[in-house]
Amino acid sequence: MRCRITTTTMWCLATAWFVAQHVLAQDTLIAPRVGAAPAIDGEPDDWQLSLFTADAYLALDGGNGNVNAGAIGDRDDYATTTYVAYDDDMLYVLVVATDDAIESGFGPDNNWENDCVELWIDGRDNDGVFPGEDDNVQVNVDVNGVPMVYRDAGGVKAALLPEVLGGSIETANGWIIETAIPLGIVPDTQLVAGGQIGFNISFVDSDDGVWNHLLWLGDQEVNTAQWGTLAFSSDTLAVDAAGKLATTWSELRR
Ligand SMILES: [Ca+2]
Ligand SMILES: [Ca+2]
Ligand SMILES: [Ca+2]
Ligand SMILES: [Ca+2]
Repeated sequence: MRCRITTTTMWCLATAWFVAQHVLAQDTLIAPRVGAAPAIDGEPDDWQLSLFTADAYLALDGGNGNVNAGAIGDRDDYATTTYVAYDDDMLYVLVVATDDAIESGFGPDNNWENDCVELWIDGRDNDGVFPGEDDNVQVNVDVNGVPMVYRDAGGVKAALLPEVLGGSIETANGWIIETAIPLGIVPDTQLVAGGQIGFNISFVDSDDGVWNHLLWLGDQEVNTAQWGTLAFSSDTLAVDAAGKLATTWSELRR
């Protein structure tokens, strides 16, 4: 009996550890509206991050994300926290990452070979094929702050690039990428409170010549059916004239 209890206890502990290591990420991310646009410079201090609650940011690492190329080790190797916000024109994304080896040597045409974030936008939220359907758009922004936009089959929509902004900094243990995407480049997409788009996020951790790929949802980044949802909240993050928080996020959500 003693042995059985011990075995059961061990099994429970092992199960609890496994669950803790494999807590699935949510499949919907909430984007609050911002009263003032952040500067796209990689500096996060204009984001009021303390106002984002658990459903309004995504913390992803090798434990709760999906790895479909290479491997993701511990949180020192790679871990990301992503925040998304919007205003009348722009989708804003901030990624704060720990990364033990930064790859930034590839040029714009190959920025997916650098450490980068890949954003997958389904403007009509109707799935459809990628590439091919005109509202299905991929935006890559690498650790150099360089954005690239992909939509048509095999094609880079260079004409769209000047409208997508990117910025980045290196930190003591990784990097930060910030981007602003005018959703006017995506047909039939409206940035309105209560609206939503199909959305997924994947990340490249390029380490010393090895390309590792971490997905928020699914195991095929181009499969729109595996993407989740980005929902636009009516709540606005705001600061008063003195630069102090005018209200708290929990108050905003009541
Ligand atoms: Ca900034
Ligand atoms: Ca790494
Ligand atoms: Ca679509
Ligand atoms: Ca890396």
